Amino acid sequence: PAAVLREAYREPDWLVPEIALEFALGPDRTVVRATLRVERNGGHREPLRLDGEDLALVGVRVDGRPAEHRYADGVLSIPLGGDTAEVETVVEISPNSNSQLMGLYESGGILCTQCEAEGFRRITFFPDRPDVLSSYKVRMTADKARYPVLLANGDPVAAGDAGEGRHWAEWHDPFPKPCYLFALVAGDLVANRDQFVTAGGKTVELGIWVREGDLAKTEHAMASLKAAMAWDERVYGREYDLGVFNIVAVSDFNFGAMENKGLNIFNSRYILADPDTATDADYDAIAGVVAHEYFHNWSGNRVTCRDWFQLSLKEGFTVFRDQQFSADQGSPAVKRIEDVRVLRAAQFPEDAGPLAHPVRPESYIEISNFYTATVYNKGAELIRMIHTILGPDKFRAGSDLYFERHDGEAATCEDFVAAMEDASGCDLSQFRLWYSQAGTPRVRADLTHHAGDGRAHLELAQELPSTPGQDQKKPMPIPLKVALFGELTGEKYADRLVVLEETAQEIVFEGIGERPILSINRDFSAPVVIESGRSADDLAFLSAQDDNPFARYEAMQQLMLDTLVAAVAGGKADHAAVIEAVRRTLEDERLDAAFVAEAVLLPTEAFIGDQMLVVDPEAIHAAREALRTDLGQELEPLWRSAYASTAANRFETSPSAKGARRLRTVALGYLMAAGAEDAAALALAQFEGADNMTDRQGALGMLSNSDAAERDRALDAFYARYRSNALVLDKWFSVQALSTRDDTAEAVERLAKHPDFTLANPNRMRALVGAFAANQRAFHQTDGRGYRFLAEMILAVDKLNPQTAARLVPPLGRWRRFDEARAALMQAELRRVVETKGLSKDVFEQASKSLG
Ligand code: B3K
Ligand code: ZN
Repeated sequence: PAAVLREAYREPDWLVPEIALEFALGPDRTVVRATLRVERNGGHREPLRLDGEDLALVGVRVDGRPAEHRYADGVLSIPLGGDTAEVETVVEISPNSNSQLMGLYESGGILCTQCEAEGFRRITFFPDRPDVLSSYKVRMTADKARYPVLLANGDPVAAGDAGEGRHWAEWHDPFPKPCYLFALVAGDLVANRDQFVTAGGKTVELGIWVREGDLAKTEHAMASLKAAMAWDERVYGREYDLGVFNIVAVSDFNFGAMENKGLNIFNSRYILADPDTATDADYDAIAGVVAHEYFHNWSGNRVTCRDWFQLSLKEGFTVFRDQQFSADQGSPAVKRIEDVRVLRAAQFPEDAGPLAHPVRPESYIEISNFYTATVYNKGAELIRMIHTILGPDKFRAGSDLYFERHDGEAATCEDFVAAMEDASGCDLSQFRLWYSQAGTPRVRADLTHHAGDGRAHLELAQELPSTPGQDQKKPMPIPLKVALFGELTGEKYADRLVVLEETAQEIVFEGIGERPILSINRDFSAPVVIESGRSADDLAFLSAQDDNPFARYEAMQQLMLDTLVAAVAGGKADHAAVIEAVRRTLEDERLDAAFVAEAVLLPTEAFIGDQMLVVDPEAIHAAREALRTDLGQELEPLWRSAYASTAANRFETSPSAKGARRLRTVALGYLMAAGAEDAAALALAQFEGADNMTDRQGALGMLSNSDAAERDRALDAFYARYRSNALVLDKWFSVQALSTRDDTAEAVERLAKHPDFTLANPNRMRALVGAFAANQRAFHQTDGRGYRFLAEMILAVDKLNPQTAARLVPPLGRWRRFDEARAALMQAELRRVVETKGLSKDVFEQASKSLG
């Protein structure tokens, strides 16, 4: 398969200012009639070229007459004499045989669409590229009993009876949009209805559409939507622009949700929640995703992307916006900790491996493979750095200018940066390198102090590792929030933003009469790795005293990481400093429970592995468990009192109640690690007595790691209680796939044969197979059975759903980081995948690049 290059971008030959679509909907067969008003763009003589995939062509007419055309290799070519024409095509498609979940498909009896990035071509012939913007008129006809609700983008304009048990509805979307934002839904759905009055006084009709039995689980999503609408007005000055805003939840969906204009379609896991079935983390994720998709109405829809290389223009900016929103709704410090944890778990490894690519990629074979942590999460970090460098007011001026300048257009990342520059007067020319250079910068920071002249010298040096296709890198501007604390007095001597622009730079601080301790990259102001060589004492000091909560957390993490890496390397462990630091954190009454729970958690096995040249999963696991056991035993009374003091009364969703639940399960985990005699019984009691899913799943997770008799009892009870709820059953699969037990790989193989396991549902796939691949020790079992299992799953799923299959490939691509024996086994599986006949280009791209 051929690669598409960013440099090869050309304007479209033909524009389509208007399209009218008529759907005769049916599950086996849907007929789509599309009428396109086309206009020649520029002085060329090219035919009209329309993309199409898996379409049965019935007929083509131009200006009302049957027309000459050629359909080959996914392109319908129609020679046109004039500069404008009305082109009509009729095609047939089959929603219920569409297992890719791209285009028009069936999910649980509902007909729905997914078009981003290139799904619209599976519905009708069209120039399927984001820089062709059209206004849409849609008419749907369908069986009235089976599909009583018919929804599309924009506003409803008319509806009626079509006879023979069928009915019709028409929707018009006045805002020109690229076809990836097209959507329709037909189904037997009910709505949670509400209203939102915009700052400008317009009433918007809101609807969250679900299957009848799920209606009671839509309250949190609705509250989140209204909060997001108000927030975007307040913080970005962005008002909603249509009279209706609908959300539909479906069970089969390739990712989280989709921002179709006026008709968002969601994976039901990001809509449905009640205390009995959703954890606090699920509630937070729902609020974040509902807000994210809503925010796209401006950052993505009103201003869209010129081409798919600009994907981070909408995704990075919108992730940053949803992160800011969630931070404002709860605890900013805890939210920042969570966001950084995701970045480190998903994006840093990507940036350090064979699939590394810049935030604005240079080429792709299959664009679906580029909805990555780099484009989304590192993209959001780039926007955050601009925010930090400019400050909030100039940043807001920049975003206002960006929206004003490009409203109704398809823009580029360059347009965004230029608007930020023009509005602020700041020069961001060097900053643009962040968009084009892949890899995670490493910053070396050395602080020296001369007692004599009261000066401290901070020497900073940056290095950007080479990545596939990029050997030579230039230094980038790295905004680092830095503070200095006096070792003896605890006084804060400096607190400022340092922007490291050169390869190496020295910063001098004056008036420091005692040895200063360095606090750097506070708030994680730049997405880099800091190498500071700070001593255990200094890290312990910061973990107890830094006034920046993120820096405090970070110091503790670094202390834990240094301890664990030393233990893995030397086999000898000195746990004293960590135990002391954790003790002080647990005893600090000024800290809230949510923060404490984050701060006392050990880094994951995968993250410890990321620090090492050659990952030794067994040694890492052993070192981490040993530290957990020591922490559990040495601080047992504190864990017990944390556990007791957070004991639930009645369920509520306040931040403090959520924090208490978080700390409770963390404390339970340490009691289990300590081998406390009553720990399993405590866990079972928590499991059985819980009035909410957070406590229940928390306890189940702890039991799932253990050999206690209570384990099977809890797993069976959980299954029996929730077997008919797919979203909760996903948790049952995940909790077992994430188990730290020795027999996890075998258990996962067995679960893949469980009657409730299916390759057809992406949530279930991720719940079992995705979770297992993230379980470092189980997945990397030395006999290679984990690798074999994953390769088999990839190949099996690829036949149904290439996007979901391709997303399972990266864990095998980490082979360079493992010992020779494991690396050989992993490569062998990748080779087996690449050599399979009939492979999708999605999996081919990921697997061949992973082999390197
Ligand atoms: N824009 C969609 C993602 C589409 C993924 C296509 N493979 C959801 C989002 O980021 O908001
Ligand atoms: Zn998005």
